[in-house]
Amino acid sequence: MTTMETQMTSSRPTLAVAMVGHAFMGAAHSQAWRSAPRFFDLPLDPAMRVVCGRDADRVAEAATRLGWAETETDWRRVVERDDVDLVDICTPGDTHAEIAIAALEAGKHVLCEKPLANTVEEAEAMVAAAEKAAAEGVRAMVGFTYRRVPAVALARKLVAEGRIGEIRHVRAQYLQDWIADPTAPLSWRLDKEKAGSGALGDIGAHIIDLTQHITGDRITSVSGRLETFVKERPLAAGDTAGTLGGGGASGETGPVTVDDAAVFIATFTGGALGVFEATRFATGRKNAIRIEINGSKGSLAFDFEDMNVLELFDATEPDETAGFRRILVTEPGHPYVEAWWPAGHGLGYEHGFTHQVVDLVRAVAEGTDPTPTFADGLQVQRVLGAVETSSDTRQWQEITQ
Ligand code: SOE
Repeated sequence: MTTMETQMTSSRPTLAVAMVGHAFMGAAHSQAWRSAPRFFDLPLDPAMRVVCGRDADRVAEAATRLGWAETETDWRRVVERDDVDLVDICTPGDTHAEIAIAALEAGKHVLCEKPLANTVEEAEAMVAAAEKAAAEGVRAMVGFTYRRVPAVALARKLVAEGRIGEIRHVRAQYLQDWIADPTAPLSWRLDKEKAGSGALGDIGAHIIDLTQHITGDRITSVSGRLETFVKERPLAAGDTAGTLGGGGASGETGPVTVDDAAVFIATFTGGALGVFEATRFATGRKNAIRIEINGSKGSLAFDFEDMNVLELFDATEPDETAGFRRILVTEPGHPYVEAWWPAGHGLGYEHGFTHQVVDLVRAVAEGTDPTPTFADGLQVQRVLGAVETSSDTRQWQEITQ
C-alpha cells in the first residue's frame, strides 16, 4: 500500500516517486515530474525520491543532473522500499514486465514506458497484475505520451463531437531517419532481445495508439510487411545510454535483429480503412508523426513536426470558401494549454510527458484508473504481434479484442 505522507512544506500529501532507467526517456520523465507541480494545481506533491540504474557512478551523475534525491543500483530494492509510492519504468522493453509486476505486487502505482512489453504474453501478465492491484487501489498506466499533445487531444474531441462525421480513412505515418546511414552503430533499439521489435514497436506503437485514441475505434485486422534494410552494423563502443545514435564505433560489426521499417493496412471497428507506415529510414524526416483522418463531414490532419497546429477541413462549408484551415492549438481553452503560456507561445515535445504526469497524479488522488491502461497497452501489443505474423505468413490477421 502507498506511504503517502504530508510534507512539511505543502499541505498536500506527497506522492513519492522512484524512476528506473535514466537515459533519454528518464530525462523526459524527470522533466515532467519536476515541472508538473510547478505549472498545474495537483492534489498530490510528487517527490523525486530515488532514481535507479545499474552503474553507481552514472546513476549518481543522473540523479544530480535530473533532480532525484537518492540512487539505487538494483530495481528490486526500489520496489521493496516503504518510502516509494509510484514506480516509473523507463528501461528497454525486455525488463518492463518483470519490474512492473513486482512493483504492482508490492502495492506501488506504476507508469511504464511504451510499448508495454516485448510480447503479447508479457503484456497479458502485466494486465493480470494491474487488474489485481487495481482491486487494492493501485494504479497502472502505459506511457503513450503523444495522446497528450494539445492538438491531438483536440482532434479526439472534435471526432467525438461528430465534427468530421463518420470516419472513412485513417492515414498514419511515423517517420524518422536516425539509422538511414548504414554506418550508424548498433544500439539496444536494434536488438530484438532488448527492444522486442524495431520501428514497428518503437514508433509504430505510437501511431496505432494515436489513431485508435483519436477515432475512438479499434483496429480489427491487419496485413503488413516488415523490412530490415541494413542487416549488419558497426558495434557501438559502450552504448548503454539509450540515446538514438549510440556511442562511437569499435571496428567490429553485429547483426540488426529488428525491423528498420514497417508498413501495414488495417480495418477499424467503425468501418474505416487504415494505412500505416513506421520507418527509421525516411531521410530528412526526424520525428514526423503524420495523421490524417477523413470523415463524411470533413477531415483532420496533424504533423508532430508542426505540433502546435491541427488542420481541419469542414466539408459542410460552401465550396467557394471551403479549405483546410490551420488551428493554432495554443488558446487557453485548448486541452492542457491554460496552465502554460499566453496564446501563440507554443509547446514542445516535453509537454506531453508533463501532461501525462498531471493526469496520472490526478487519477491516483481521485482513485480512478489513468489512461492509457495496461489493457490498452496489451491491445496495441496484439496489433504489433498481428503485423509481425502477417509479415511472416503473408496473410491478413484478425485482432482479438
Ligand atoms: C526513438 O525512436 C524514440 O525516442 C521513441 O522511442 C519514442 O517513443 C518517440 O517518442 C521518439 O522516438
